[in-house]
Amino acid sequence: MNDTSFLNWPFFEERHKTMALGLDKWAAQEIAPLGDASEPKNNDQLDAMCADILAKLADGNWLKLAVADGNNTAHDVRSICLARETLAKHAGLADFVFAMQGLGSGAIALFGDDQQKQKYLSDVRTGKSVAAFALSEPDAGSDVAAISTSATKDGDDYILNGEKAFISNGGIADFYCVFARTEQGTGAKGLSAFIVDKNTAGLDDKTRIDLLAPHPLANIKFDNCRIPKSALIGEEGQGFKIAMAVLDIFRPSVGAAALGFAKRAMVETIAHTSNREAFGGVLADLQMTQSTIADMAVSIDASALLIYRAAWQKDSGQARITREAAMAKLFSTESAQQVVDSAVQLHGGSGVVAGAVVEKLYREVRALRIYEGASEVQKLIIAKQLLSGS
Ligand code: COS
Repeated sequence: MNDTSFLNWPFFEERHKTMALGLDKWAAQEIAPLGDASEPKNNDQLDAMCADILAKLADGNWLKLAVADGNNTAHDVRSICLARETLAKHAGLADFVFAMQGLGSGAIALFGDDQQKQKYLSDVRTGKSVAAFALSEPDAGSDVAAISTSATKDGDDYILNGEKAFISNGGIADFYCVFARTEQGTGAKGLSAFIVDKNTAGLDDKTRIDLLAPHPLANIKFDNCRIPKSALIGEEGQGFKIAMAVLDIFRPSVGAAALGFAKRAMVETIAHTSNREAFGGVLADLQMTQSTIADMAVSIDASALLIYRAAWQKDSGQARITREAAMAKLFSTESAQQVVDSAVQLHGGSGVVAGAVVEKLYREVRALRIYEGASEVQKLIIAKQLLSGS
């Protein structure tokens, strides 16, 4: 973390500053080598790396920042965002492992009953259990109300049938938070949320998908998958609102991860342009370089302001931060893509060499404009909120 002056912004309390500086120091020792390591060659290697990172994060006691304890202690969104920004600067995979524990358990922390909280949250907080959020489907990614995976009541159980697509932690999760339709033909109102344990008969999470920047991802099938009524999170029909409430918390943190990538790109760019000789001086002497660096810096600070504004509003007790979260995610992921692209450009040929830091960042930042609601969806949300006077 080079410029830490943002930690003095009024959004933060002293504990945030202490945490962010402590995590940065810890991550420089424990996590940074993973960012420098060559990428996994297959899913076994990838899964082993994720398990290793999870163990380290648990050992450092950092996972508790992503996973609320369920004892009426809310997620601290500023801490989640600061942690993601910091981890993303050191290694994208570490940010991923951290964030997914929170996203995958968010519905239980926010809406679960005492038994569910006791059974799942402490294991996720201590890295003993891996969580996943299973919302998207082959025909329902942006349009959540179109989910067709069904949960049909059968005595005291539900029977799940259907398919989920692009599920992060798919294949390695110990449980999935699954959104399924309990009432046909009722759009958003007919969805419910369930906890489905990995070993449930009829659950198939073996179809893995390889990504531009590797992280565990799979398609999941439910074939007459029987789960007890006790697996229902909240009430029947609350699924859509549960999913949206979880996303409201985690969308600013996607922006924060993008911010971490952008800040790392800036660090690399300043180092490179200050040393790379050109036209009788160094690249950084050239006004066109300075113009690009200035644009990168403005994007970075504007992103940070939107992210920590949204996080601070949630932590200050605002019930919904839907518009602010969407703005933070939209602006930060789009501008981070631009910042990283500029970094690659200023690195010239060395920026596109496989394994170069900025080349990795270029691949890592791309998915963030898509997952947890694509940029186009964030625009819809922002406009809808404004037009409805929210
Ligand atoms: N928190 C609580 N309630 C919410 C909410 C939120 N953030 N957002 C919407 N709701 C409520 C609405 O208030 C509405 O309630 P009422 O019917 O009681 O008025 C209900 O949920 C339906 O909302 P809306 O009419 O906005 O639903 P739409 O089907 O139009 O939603 C979007 C459209 C695009 C906003 C939604 O489907 C979405 O966010 N899609 C992206 C999903 C996503 O992130 N996918 C990636 C998968 S996770 S990697």
